[in-house]
Amino acid sequence: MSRELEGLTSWHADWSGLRVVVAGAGVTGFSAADTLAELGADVLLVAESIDDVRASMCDVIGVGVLVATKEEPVPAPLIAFAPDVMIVSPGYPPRHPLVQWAQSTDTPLWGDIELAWRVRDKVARADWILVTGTNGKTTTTQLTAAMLNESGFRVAPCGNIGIPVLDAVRDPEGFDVYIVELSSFQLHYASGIEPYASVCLNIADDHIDWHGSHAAYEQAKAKVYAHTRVACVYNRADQATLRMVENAEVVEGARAIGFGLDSPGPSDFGVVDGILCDRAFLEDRRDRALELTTVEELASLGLSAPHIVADILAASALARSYGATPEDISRALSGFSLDHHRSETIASVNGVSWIDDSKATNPHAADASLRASSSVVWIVGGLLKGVEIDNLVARHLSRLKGVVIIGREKQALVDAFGRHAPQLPVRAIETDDTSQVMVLAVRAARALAAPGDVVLLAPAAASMDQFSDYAHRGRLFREAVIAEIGGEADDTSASRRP
Ligand code: UMA
Repeated sequence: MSRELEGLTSWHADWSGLRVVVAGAGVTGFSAADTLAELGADVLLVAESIDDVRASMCDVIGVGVLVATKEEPVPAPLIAFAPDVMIVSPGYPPRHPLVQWAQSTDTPLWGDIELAWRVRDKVARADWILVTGTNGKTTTTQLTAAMLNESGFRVAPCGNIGIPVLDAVRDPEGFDVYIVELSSFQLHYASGIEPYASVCLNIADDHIDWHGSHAAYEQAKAKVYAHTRVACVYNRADQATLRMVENAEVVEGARAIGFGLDSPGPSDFGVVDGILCDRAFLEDRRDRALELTTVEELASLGLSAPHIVADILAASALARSYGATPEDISRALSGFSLDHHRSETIASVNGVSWIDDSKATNPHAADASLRASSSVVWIVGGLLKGVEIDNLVARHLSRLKGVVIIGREKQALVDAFGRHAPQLPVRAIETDDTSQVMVLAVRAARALAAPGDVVLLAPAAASMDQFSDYAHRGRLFREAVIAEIGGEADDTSASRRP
């Protein structure tokens, strides 16, 4: 007889003896298992692999561990355990046998986000501000957090940014507000959240292999706006985000706030004559706008690339909805710098700039990156995740001087360049030795580049076929650039493109 779950909406509810399977032994799975063990639940962690440190920590906190194999993805002891609920890590796609088993046995499925929402009152009931989108999530999350920090709030950026929300919930000091970066995977498994404000920054093809279709991906992203209480922030340049807001069940009185690089209407954020303005959070917004900062000021901070300005406007909308002043926003921006591997200039050597945008893990991000330069040797490729690449290739032909293809899925790219630009020099890196991929790619790119060119690593693809993640890919690129051409560098200090 399975347990009643409806009453489990507080840290202080009776969780003891609840039988929970936690699927996944990464940061999410461990934070969920640790939380549930603390709450007195009976926890079984299952994963295809678990590292020794986490396995012995599970032993210490009394969490059982099961290793599932490809042959037996739903191990017999898990079935015998008969869980009341399963918490699934975001890496598990809906077609995974474990997820299918839960559905076929009517075992409720929660993500860690839903669990965190239920136990959010451990210390203090912080407000939640949600950030999703195909690109710009982490930058916007960090910007919003920095702005609200300047306003004196205790702020926790968390979620897909790398810190499980459950870790923020269990912080002994508590927070006023969480800025929760959510991936489409997390949104797929989340329900019941009532955010203070929310944004979907943009939407383009990504993670189609996980979701099964673009429609399913978009449906997951749209969940970000459900039950929003105060502000649904959307992108005026991306009608799909407005449609999501229009179709969302929000709390009565919640406002739709648009952001974009053009002139803002009332209830919008935008840019007029190089000035970033708020026309949403002021009384006389029909006639006036508040100045937040200028594009010139942002250029001096290396933050004026159009996609970054858009992120700044979205973050400003979220922060203003929560009470940040224009002065708080301007102060936050002057102390802000982008994370590594986001359009980061590694070196400028003999007139050639070497730029690491390893974070461009899908065509939409690579598109924004390519637009910033007029003459490019493009290092591209990796795991394409079922996403179509042809349009991106066709759109940027005029700025390409040459192409270096990395990654295991080379054929789709070789074919696309063959179709659209048979004359363009294209070099494919054939090694599978991770330590050599970037060394060979940098050598090939150097042979193609001339003064005035940019060599741009913007792979438009995930990295896990050859690297552990995008940061590893970017680090090896940086090391290869410095090793191969470092001696001649005019300036090897890292900086960001304007
Ligand atoms: N596992 C399986 N089988 C599967 C999938 C996973 O056994 O089919 C197990 C693995 O063996 C491993 C564990 O699950 O033990 C890993 O779980 P996970 O893949 O869900 O990863 P976590 O370590 O829990 O990290 C996740 C997010 N990862 C993914 O969504 C893939 C992290 O986002 C996030 O920071 C973290 O939760 C905290 O919220 C990373 C990411 O790449 C940065 N996100 C994608 C993106 O941004 O594009 C969505």
